[in-house]
Amino acid sequence: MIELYNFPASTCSQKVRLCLFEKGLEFTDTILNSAKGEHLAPEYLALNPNGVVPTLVHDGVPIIDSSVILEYLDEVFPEISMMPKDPVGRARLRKWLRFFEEVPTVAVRFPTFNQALINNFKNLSEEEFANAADSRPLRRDFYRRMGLDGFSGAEIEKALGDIRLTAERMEAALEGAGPWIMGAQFTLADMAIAPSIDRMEDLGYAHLWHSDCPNLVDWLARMKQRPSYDKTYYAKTRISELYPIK
Ligand SMILES: N[C@@H](CCC(=O)N[C@@H](CS)C(=O)NCC(=O)O)C(=O)O
Repeated sequence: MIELYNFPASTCSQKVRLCLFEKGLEFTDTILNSAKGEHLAPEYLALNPNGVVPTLVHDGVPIIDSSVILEYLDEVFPEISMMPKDPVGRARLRKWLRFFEEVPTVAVRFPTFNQALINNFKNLSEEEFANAADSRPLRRDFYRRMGLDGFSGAEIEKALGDIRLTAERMEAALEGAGPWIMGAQFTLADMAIAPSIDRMEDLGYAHLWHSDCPNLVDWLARMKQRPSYDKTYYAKTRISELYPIK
């Protein structure tokens, strides 16, 4: 029995939903309400002390961290394998996963919060906002830096630069190869990055790659054609459907 605790519009949750649908696995979709702080409630922190989504609970055992969950699912349900078989291929896949976690996954948060999620906090006093920040085990500093005024132009520029770097790396990998990031095999790397690229497109930043990364444009179009994509992006899972995007 598989249960996924997640937010509809969270990119890390979308990674895992893509993988579950790709593998054709049945799961209980437990949607937490972020506005109500359900991911910070003691019952959830007992599963995931980081106070973030997603968490996968498999036969009663919680597995946390979206890239860890992807590898776990591939190990436990290897029938449709999404990792290379050889150690070098697996190392290359993990290199992509670590890069995606360290660079684009972090970067997308900055425009996401400035253009949309900050609105969830606009009615709070400074003190209430500080308490909201402090209640987040892993995100206290991020929220405090954002404050009620949002991230600075310089922080947004840095984030956009990191997305551009990601686009260039993906373009180089896909150039003369593909159709997927690691070549012929559709892997966890494709699922790990698709939600970040989709998010940036949704926020109005496709221009970062659209004019000179044709292989990335084609890759995203191919991703969207996979049956798992529409299942993952059901109604109101994109930020633009939930917030007016400036
Ligand atoms: N390393 C974690 C990061 C998960 C994460 O940051 N999740 C965000 C949503 S995409 C979250 O739960 N944020 C909670 C908050 O901002 O309070 C993973 O990959 O699962």
